[in-house]
Amino acid sequence: MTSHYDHAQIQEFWQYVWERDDVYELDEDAADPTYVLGMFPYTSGTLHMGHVRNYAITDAYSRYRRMQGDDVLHPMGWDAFGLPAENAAFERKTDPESWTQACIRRMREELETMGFGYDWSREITTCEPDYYRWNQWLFKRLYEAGLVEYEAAAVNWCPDCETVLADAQVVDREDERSESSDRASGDAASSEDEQGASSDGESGDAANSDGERVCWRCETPVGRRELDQWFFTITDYAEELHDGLDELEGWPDGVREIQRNWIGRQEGARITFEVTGVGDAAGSDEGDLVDVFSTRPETIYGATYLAVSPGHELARSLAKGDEERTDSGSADESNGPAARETVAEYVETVRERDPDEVGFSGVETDATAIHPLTGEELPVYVAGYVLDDVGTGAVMGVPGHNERDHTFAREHGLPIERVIVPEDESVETDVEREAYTGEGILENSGEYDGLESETAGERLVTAHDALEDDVTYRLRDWLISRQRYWGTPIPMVHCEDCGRVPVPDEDLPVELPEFVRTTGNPLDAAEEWNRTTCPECGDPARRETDTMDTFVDSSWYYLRFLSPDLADAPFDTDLANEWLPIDVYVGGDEHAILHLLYTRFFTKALADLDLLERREPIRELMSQGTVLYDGEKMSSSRGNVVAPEEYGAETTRLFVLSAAHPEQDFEWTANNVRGAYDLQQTLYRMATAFVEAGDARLERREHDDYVAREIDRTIAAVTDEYERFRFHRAATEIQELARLLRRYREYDRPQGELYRRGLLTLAALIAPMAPHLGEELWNKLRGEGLAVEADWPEPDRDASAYQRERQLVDRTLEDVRDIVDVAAIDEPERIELVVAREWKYRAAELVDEAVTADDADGAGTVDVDA
Ligand code: ANZ
Ligand code: ZN
Repeated sequence: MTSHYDHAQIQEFWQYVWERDDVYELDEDAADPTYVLGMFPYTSGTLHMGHVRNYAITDAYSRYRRMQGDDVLHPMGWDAFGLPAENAAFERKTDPESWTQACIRRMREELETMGFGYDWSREITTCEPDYYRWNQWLFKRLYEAGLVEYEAAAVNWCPDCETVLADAQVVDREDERSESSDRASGDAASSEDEQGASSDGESGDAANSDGERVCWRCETPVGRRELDQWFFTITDYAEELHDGLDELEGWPDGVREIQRNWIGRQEGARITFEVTGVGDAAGSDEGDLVDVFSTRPETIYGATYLAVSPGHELARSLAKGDEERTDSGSADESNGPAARETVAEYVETVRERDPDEVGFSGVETDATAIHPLTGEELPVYVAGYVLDDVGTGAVMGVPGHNERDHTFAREHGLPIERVIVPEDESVETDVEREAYTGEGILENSGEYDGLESETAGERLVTAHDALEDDVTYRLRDWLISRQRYWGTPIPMVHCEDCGRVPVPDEDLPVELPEFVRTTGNPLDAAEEWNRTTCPECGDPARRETDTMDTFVDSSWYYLRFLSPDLADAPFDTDLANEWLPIDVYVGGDEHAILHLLYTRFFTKALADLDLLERREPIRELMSQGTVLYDGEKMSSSRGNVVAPEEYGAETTRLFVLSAAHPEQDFEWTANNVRGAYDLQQTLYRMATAFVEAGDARLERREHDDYVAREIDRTIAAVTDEYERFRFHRAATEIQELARLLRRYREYDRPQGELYRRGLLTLAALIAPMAPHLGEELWNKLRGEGLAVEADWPEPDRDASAYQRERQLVDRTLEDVRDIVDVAAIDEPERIELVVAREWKYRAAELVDEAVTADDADGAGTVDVDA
């Protein structure tokens, strides 16, 4: 009989048993199972160490909860739509469906090899019509609720391929082509934001670059283009999304802060300006009213111009075409022909360009704004730095106190006025040179002179009708349109007479047509699919060819896991009300913004549709840290990947859990992996030796009491660590107990119940992290039952007092160690050895002495020399 732990064989055997006994399948009648979820993987083709870490965490925790007696919902599925599949299909002459299904087969096998305990009966795949029909159904419900809009928005456009490009498909000429394929290989646990695939520019950085931006396929320089696209009006929920963060106590502060910043709540005032000279209201001398939003209303006396975004209604009126110009009678009042043309031209060019290139360009118009307090006439500009969808899309320009306005004013020769001076008079400010953006005392502000800026702001708002308290959010609406094939078709029809008409529910799903390799969007090329009839009037009509952002899929997948086969609704409302929220959600922090925000938005919208009671989906959130290799993130693009199977499932799992707290980064080192391997071998050998030694002898041993207490203490400590996801500390505790039991065996030669209990305790405690080993030990020592279904061990006595003593001992021993180390600096190894072998026993003695000597407060000082 061998006492070597044969990984491959043992893993395969227990995986077979688990599957045979359906141990991970959740009982449908469970009242309120603990819902443990890892962000489902994007189907990139292979599992990487980030996935393994992610899923090792949820697996260990769900196994722990199961042993604690909970019903556990621990499902798995596939985030299967998205650009990389389309790219792969294009490059490999296959189709996205086959490629994705092949990826899924491979990744599922890898997950199974790792021994993760999923309820596979609940597996979901977002690219299957069974799933995406509910994306369409939910789209329709949001549409009916007024949460869907159809509007023009700028996208990246390749003039040669005649297609829209996602940010990830736009390459910097300077960079290697490999960059785009790296992104496409998918390093995120879910969705595509790491690939920068959303073309809405929200995920941002992919578009920012210094080199020329070219198409990834044909290397033609990429332009901007305006297209009508679909949006979810997530901004309707800005306030709730923002305020709700305060109550998410189970979320890391970091993530909540990132979300807060993303939503960008800003307090300020809405200020109304009258604008004359727009000239479309012929004969009327009533000006137009333009609202601006400002966070600093107290600077209003420093406003020297008004600027609107190129998309602003006013810009549009000012750019109106020839016919209207000749029709409008009062030539001197309205925008003159020259200005009209410049505005029209400017608006056109700006809209085609990248926001980075627009900079502080702008054009003066013939319109005039009336300062609401001084009555002064201010010039009106159309300026690219004023953003369409921030605030009201218009600003009062205060160059003396706002940096952007300052730059703009300098570039366009506009006056700069100082209306605030720092309270500390020794601080020099020269607003001609640089805007002063701090607080201070007002000047050049009429009756408000001398007031402190915050007070002045409040008074101004109260005193004048033109100013009103207001809050805005930086959050934009969610652009869900993708002009690509591999996603959920948006269930709308365009009819010449009826306009945009939703596809009736009974015609869902609108299934994807067959994939064709083409330069543009394959859905445009699918002529037959494209031609349909209008659901309203029955005339010929065309299908919408945009597909949905894959973040839609991942915004509600957690609900589908509850009732994955339900045929008449996306999820079972009653069940959802019973089983939610997700108790623990684990994933990478690249999802700290979009995925989590969208999930929260969906949940709230579903609640308002009466499909759910809960308004927040996730109770506890954990962002796992990064696995590093030689100080860098382990990733295929850096070529420093350790494949999960290289060291065997169990060693890899145990290592990633024991290396650090889940939220901390850690370094992959062969040496430390070896440690995880050795621990398994040790435990296995101990159990084998015990079983082989035969009958129990029952006489008492010298250290029985100490060992018994240590077993209890370890149970209490490990339980506590599992409760807080501190698997690394649990592993250390387990290791220490193993070491103690080994010495106990060396000195006392025990062969009785206590030793057996110690070994069984180890088997149970390690089972959540190393389940195959757990089963093997359990089986050797008990001969029946499964560790995965075993009860979590209980201490025989209250171990908390003992835990306190032990902490005291540890501290003392650290001191002893220091003293010894210093004293015997030339013989560190020998001393180290002596201390290591003796310290547990010495510790027991020290505690006994200390506790007897100082019983009153329990934790007296220990005399090290005793
Ligand atoms: C006047 C003013 C005076 C402003 C001042 C600030 C300081 P930040 O700067 O990030 O705090 N703003 C409003 N709408 C805008 C739009 N659509 N596009 C570009 N900028 C816009 O953001 C708040 C400020 O951003 C607002 O307050 C406004 O400029 C500008 F001494 O108004 B402020
Ligand atoms: Zn019609």
